[in-house]
Amino acid sequence: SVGNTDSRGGLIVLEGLDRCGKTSQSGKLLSYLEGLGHSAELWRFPDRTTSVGQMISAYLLNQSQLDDHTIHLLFSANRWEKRSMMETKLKAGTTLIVDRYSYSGVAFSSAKGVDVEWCKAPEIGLLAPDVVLFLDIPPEKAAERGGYGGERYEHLEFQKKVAQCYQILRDSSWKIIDGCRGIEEVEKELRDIVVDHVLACKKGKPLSLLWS
Ligand code: Z5A
Repeated sequence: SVGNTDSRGGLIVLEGLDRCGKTSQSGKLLSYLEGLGHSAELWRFPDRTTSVGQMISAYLLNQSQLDDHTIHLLFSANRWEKRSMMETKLKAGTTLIVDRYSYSGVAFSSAKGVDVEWCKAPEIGLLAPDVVLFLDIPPEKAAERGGYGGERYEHLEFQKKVAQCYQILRDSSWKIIDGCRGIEEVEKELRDIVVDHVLACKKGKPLSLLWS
């Protein structure tokens, strides 16, 4: 575990395919937690505001070409450059709701054929989430939602491969949420899970590290 974690915030990660509803739900969870009087922030990966993030963004927009391993390491570096701020915020009692994290890193790169263990290696030592909320939705159903954009991975065939890679990564600690239901119904299920984890962290649950 990582140092003194009395009364810390929770590290809440949302994962899933493109269009599964992560971004919509993250915003709703933030308002809900704040309404209950918790200190909370919304984070997302990739964080496109940093210089590494700008390289990632150019790649996703097909404005640059990069070797699959190179872009994988940039996504990982983008988490490492935020790691110390993440730890500081959590220890100060702020809950972080994070839209995509290391699991996206491994799922999307391994869907391109990069070895899973190789993909996990640079993530080792990042902070481990207190809970992973996986918004489960068939790729075909996701594709029907508010049009795919023109970004690199936004194609049905590739999303099907990503779905298989997420299946391999899942473990029993993940909360698998049926993301096919209406936005309000999904939100209702997420609220209780998140509050339970936030309270456990407040009571002193220690921070831990990936990859375990
Ligand atoms: N990537 C990677 O390769 N390696 C990494 O390490 C990381 C990421 C971190 C960019 O991510 C790409 O980077 C991403 C993975 C890869 N590529 N893909 N695919 P991003 O975060 O910038 O983009 P995204 O997460 O894929 O997309 P998104 O736009 O943020 O989608 P979303 O958050 O899942 O969905 P949403 O915006 O909440 O909702 C999408 C639409 O559906 C919208 O019109 C909503 O109103 C609607 N919606 C949402 N929920 C519902 C329900 N319940 N019913 C009906 N309609 C709904």
